[in-house]
Amino acid sequence: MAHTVTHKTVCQVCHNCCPIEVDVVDGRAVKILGNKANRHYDGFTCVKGRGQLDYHYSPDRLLHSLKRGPDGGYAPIWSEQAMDEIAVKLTRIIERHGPRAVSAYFGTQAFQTASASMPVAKGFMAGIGSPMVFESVTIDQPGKAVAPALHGTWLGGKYGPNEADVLLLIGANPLVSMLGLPLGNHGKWLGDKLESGGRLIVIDPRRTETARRAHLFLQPLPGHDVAILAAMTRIILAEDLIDSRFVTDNVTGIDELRSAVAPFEPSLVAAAAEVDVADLETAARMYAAAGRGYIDAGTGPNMAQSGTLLEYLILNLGALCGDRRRAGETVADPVSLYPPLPAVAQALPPYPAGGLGEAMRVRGLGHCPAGMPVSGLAEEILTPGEGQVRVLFSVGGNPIAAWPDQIRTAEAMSALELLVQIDPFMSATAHYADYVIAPPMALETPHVTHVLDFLQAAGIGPGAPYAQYGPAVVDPPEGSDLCSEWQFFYGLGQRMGVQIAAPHPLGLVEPVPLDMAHPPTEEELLDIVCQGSRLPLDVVRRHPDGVEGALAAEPATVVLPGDPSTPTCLDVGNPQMMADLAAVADNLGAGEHIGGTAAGDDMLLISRREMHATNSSYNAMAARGGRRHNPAFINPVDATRLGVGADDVVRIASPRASVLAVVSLDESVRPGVVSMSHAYGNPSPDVDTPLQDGSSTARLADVTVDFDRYSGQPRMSAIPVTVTPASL
Ligand SMILES: Nc1nc2c(c(=O)[nH]1)N[C@H]1C(S)=C(S)[C@@H](COP(=O)(O)OP(=O)(O)OC[C@H]3O[C@@H](n4cnc5c(=O)[nH]c(N)nc54)[C@H](O)[C@@H]3O)O[C@H]1N2
Ligand SMILES: Nc1nc2c(c(=O)[nH]1)N[C@H]1C(S)=C(S)[C@@H](COP(=O)(O)OP(=O)(O)OC[C@H]3O[C@@H](n4cnc5c(=O)[nH]c(N)nc54)[C@H](O)[C@@H]3O)O[C@H]1N2
Ligand code: SF4
Ligand SMILES: [Mo]
Repeated sequence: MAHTVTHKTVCQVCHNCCPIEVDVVDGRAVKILGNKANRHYDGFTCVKGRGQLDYHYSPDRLLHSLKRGPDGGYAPIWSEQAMDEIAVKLTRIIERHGPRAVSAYFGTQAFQTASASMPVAKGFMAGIGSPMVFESVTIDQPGKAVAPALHGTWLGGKYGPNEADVLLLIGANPLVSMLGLPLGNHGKWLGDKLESGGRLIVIDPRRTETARRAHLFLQPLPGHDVAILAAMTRIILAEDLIDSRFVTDNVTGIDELRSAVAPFEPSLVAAAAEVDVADLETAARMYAAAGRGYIDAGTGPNMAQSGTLLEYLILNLGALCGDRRRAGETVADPVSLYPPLPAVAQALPPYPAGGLGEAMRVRGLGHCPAGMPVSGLAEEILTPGEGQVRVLFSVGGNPIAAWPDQIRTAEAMSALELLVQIDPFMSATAHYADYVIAPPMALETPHVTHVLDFLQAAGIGPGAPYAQYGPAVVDPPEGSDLCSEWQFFYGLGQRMGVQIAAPHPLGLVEPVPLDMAHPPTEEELLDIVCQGSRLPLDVVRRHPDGVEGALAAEPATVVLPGDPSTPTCLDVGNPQMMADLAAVADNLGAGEHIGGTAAGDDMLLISRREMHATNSSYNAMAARGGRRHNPAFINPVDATRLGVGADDVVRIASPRASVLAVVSLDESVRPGVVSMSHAYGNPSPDVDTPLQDGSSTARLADVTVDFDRYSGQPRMSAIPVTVTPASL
């Protein structure tokens, strides 16, 4: 009789890294539940994690790699054969055009299942000499990496949510996205926090799941967050609510900031953003009055305006209120699987925010602190001349579905001489690929939770010391020929005589040269990722329920005193940021705001996430025969005005393009706003199948409009659109 074996491992479907228990019968995984022995998560899982078996065993899953034939159709190819052919093509292209012609893009799932593969893939790119390495970070919240360059970094760290008395969430919805509050069991954490006196302020055009728990909720028109933050800064300065001691010792540029926020008169900002001025003032006072504050802005506001300016103002507010750790305090959120980051109660002064490496040939963009600007890559591919990009390796990402400006992306994918998509499914981008490489999936791959550390280093991780190792729990399907991401790049390296040195994910340790004659094991790759880690990986491997609490806390990091002989300051008055702020003030004064009830039929399209899918993958609702599409959520007031009802089809047109979408009525969405999740739609920008595949919001964005000067990120939320009734 078949018997069930229960394996403990880590869910790799999203960055939340929930500990799970997988029941396996005769080598087949049959059920997934949360691991209750882990106190940090307390048994939490979500519908995607529990439902991933539908994907793992999907009849659509690729069990062999595919090659596109001359007729455009795809036929299976052995992965060894695919690597042979690709190595030959690549060598020829590099000989003719140089290594810059070869690019790689790492998307969301590259940070998940393929996280141990990234060092090999990046080592390969470095080995061939190409700087054209891109990550989804620059179409996410790149301002989080760029703003510290302009403001400086407090080396003692910011107070995290566990240490804070007041939490200010701007366009982040952690109860659904699992980002913005300590990664783990968000609902339970927030309940405990509020019960113990914590205060929550939420600013979002949608009354989100998180907003419903807030003490103070502001529901502005989208795209006004910079003005709102500037007004809050003005109030805090005018009412002298700052931490004068901290500011005097550690902050410069305050006079410049004071002048720059002067035009952001609260009543003017409140009128433009359509919020109550009293609420705006209360938000500023509530934040400043608390002992310790924590601010996080999510994807919405980061995509609606310059994410750099937004995040810069957030850093400024935190510094003005002294929300920075002092000497002698313990770092509550140390990294665990990376080497310990030193903590000193001192400012690291500003450093260059641009010109850091390779320059792009488009729009003056180049390597920024968040990496190479993804939103310029399609233009790089389409722009003739020396250095033109002709090859793309797309790993764990889905450019056609997710990159802003779908029409341009589709042109670029079609123009490539060689597109290799590593993907377990025939994703939208796979339809453009010359080769689709079929990799193993999450449950077949061992994993460590270092993505938590990656986020922890940015101040948005688990908020506490934590690590888990998760073994593979099933073998690849019988008869399959899978090639993991690292095997693919290692295999190319072998064939092309390229020596690969695997870099550390944060660059904290020297790259490790791989033995190019004997492939590493997956466990050895995990050891490379975790080399020198604060918690040794071997210790973590011995704790199948995860390492947490007191066990994870040692060795603790205590903030050391700064060096008084070399005083350094955080800069709250960076000239470029002040100039950018002045431009926002000019528009505010001119009353030039788009969208909303005031401007007739114009509406603003904003982004959102839904619990049952991760971007374009793991859609648990679709897998169970439910809704496959991403509705256009609008307020019933707008529906009436537009003369449409639930499930009606509408055309949503931006200045760039239009899409067909299916209406869903939603009281939680502010009137004047269309709220839709991204990364849906069929592979073609010319044909819409809104019910079967959903609608591409990426098509409505234009990479050349309102793009951030450092990261290149264009306006991807708060996009002006008109909505009109349509039919299929
Ligand atoms: N279930 C699920 N979880 C996910 C994902 C997923 O697809 N599904 N994706 C993952 C990824 S890749 C990421 S980066 C994170 C993102 O995590 P979050 O940033 O928390 O993502 P969202 O849930 O989309 O929250 C963004 C919020 O911004 C609001 N918003 C939009 N425009 C504006 C604006 O102009 N101003 C303000 N103030 N608010 C605005 C939206 O209404 C929305 O509530 O989530 C991750 N987690
Ligand atoms: N309009 C708009 N656009 C957005 C956003 C928005 O909010 N609004 N959000 C942006 C953000 S925050 C992000 S992060 C990007 C996301 O952009 P991407 O990361 O490029 O997009 P995903 O849809 O997450 O792509 C994941 C791909 O990985 C594949 N996959 C699944 N499992 C595995 C695996 O085990 N191995 C491998 N190799 N592949 C796997 C999936 O089939 C899918 O093709 O989109 C951005 N685009
Ligand atoms: S997909 Fe769900 S279960 Fe898996 S890590 Fe994310 S939140 Fe946890
Ligand atoms: Mo993201």
